[in-house]
Amino acid sequence: MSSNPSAAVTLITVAPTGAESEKSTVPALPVTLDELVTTAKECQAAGAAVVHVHIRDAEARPTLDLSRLRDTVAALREGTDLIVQLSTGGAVTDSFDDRLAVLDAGPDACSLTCGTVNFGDDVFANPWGFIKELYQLTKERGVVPEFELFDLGHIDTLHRLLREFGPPAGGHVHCDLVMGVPGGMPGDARTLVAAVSALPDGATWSATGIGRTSLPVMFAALSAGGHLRVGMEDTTSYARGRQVTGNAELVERAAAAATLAQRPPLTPAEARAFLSIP
Ligand code: KMH
Ligand code: ZN
Repeated sequence: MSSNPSAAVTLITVAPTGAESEKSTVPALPVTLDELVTTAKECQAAGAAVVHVHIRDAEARPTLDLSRLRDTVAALREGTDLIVQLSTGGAVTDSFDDRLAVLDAGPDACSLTCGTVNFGDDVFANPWGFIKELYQLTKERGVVPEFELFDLGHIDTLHRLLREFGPPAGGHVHCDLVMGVPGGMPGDARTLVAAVSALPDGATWSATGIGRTSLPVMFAALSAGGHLRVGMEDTTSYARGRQVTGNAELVERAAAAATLAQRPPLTPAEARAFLSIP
């Protein structure tokens, strides 16, 4: 088993926006560059070390517009110390070419999903040909990938990727279990343990639970030695009947739980060393 139950610290990633929620129904969702940088600063102060970024256009629709992505990377670097991880998943409607071009924005890190998954009524497409092209591009550009695993079969593809193309930029494998997506693996403790047991030796991992699986997955991850991803990409309700007021309160809750578990949050500088990001 590749988990590290004795990890003394916790990496907290915030995923503040995502591509699925609408500003009109979730007013606290950060969709402008100012809103994103403001929430990122608050989340860093609350204990986040990585920001997983999706951006929106002037109408608050998901976009992979390259000049906006470049401005976003620059603004986050200017305003925070956070590791900037751009999403290469985008929205389910984004083309493979646009998703590959995300690396042209020069982030520190990027997400790399290891397989196709049903995504509610949609399909989040990640065929092998796309995965290996994106992986090779991350290596060429020195962008550190985080392997997004929505289902157990994705772990098999991760092993294949490492076997055929070698270790990622930086040499360290860090995964993120994205649990509870309708169509993906369920967000519960026994599935988390099964997934963690199958990870490559030496890999570290975070976990996030979508919607109401957010808290069970957070506590299961902490107890199994994993790290945490939280944010409004993954859940827009803080408790039953109570909407999230901002990403910072999700990070604050994760940091409090991690501290209670005697595994306080890593600073961004510590997280860079942990993830082998220059
Ligand atoms: N928005 C989802 C379709 C990622 O960021 O890499 C894909 C996603 C994964 O959020
Ligand atoms: Zn994402």
